[in-house]
Amino acid sequence: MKFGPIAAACLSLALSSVAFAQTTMKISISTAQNSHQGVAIDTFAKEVEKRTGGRYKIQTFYNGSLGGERESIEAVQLGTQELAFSSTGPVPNFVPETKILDVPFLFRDKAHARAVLDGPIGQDLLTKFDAKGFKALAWAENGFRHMTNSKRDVKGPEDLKGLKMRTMENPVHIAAYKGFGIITTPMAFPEVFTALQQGTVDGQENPLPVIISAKFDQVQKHLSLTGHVYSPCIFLMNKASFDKLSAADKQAFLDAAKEGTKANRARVDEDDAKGVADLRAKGMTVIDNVDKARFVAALAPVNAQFEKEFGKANLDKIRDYK
Ligand code: EAX
Repeated sequence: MKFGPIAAACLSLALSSVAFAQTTMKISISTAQNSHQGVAIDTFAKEVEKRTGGRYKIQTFYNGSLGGERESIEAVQLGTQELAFSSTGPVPNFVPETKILDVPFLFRDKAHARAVLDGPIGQDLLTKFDAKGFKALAWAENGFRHMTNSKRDVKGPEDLKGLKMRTMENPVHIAAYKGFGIITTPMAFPEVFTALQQGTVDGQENPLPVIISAKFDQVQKHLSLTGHVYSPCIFLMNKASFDKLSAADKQAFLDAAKEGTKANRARVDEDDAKGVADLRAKGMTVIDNVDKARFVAALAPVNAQFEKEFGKANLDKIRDYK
């Protein structure tokens, strides 16, 4: 039997739509598209599509439009959202083992943090998500966190006493900042700009890429480069959605996340390199020579508490990682 041209065209259309059956998944961040996190998920989306021949399409959502980080992680755990990219802020509420990463002054610099996350310690932590309904695809980066506020220049830890600051919903952060004498107000990120603008809180702390992309310079006068906490990010996927993928597609998602991390870290480096000049030009006063040793010393009692909670040997394993 011979097909006429129209029937043949219909048949090939039907075949091609089978061949290109497309599954759409969602991924979200709480920061803007033009940010280190936006670069992470945009790269991930592009790489997944490329590596699966377009069979998987990743829809990207920015600015907490699907909810804050805790809500998006909950959605991934429930499976109402397949993917999320988040800082580790709310993550310990789901996987307590990750709490150790947010201990203040744990990492010397970004190279140290990246080596730990990409090495056996970080890779072992990724496996802890499996039992909680997640597949953790890769670590990425938010950056070293710095303090901003609307009241005064913070040069030493004594200047933090009595400042009302928004913190992440993270028990390690809250304990540490209380140790500085800060009045802590845990709050989801999408609410922070308005809280700063209305004076509900005096300040907040975040890496330069977040301060810049969230335009906190519009509502904060003083920035101190305290670098008190290294803040990782993570690519999370619903475990059942990941398990449904073929072996080759699983690898494609893992590799896409790695590419996302590469682009994300490069953007953090770029923002860190030009961020201070940029924020000064926008009117912020930047204290770039804080006496770190005094900030570390002020946290001695809290650190003793952390050593008890996490084990000094575990903390040293991270501190001494080469
Ligand atoms: O992930 O909540 C926070 O301060 C985070 O650092 C921010 O949402 C970027």
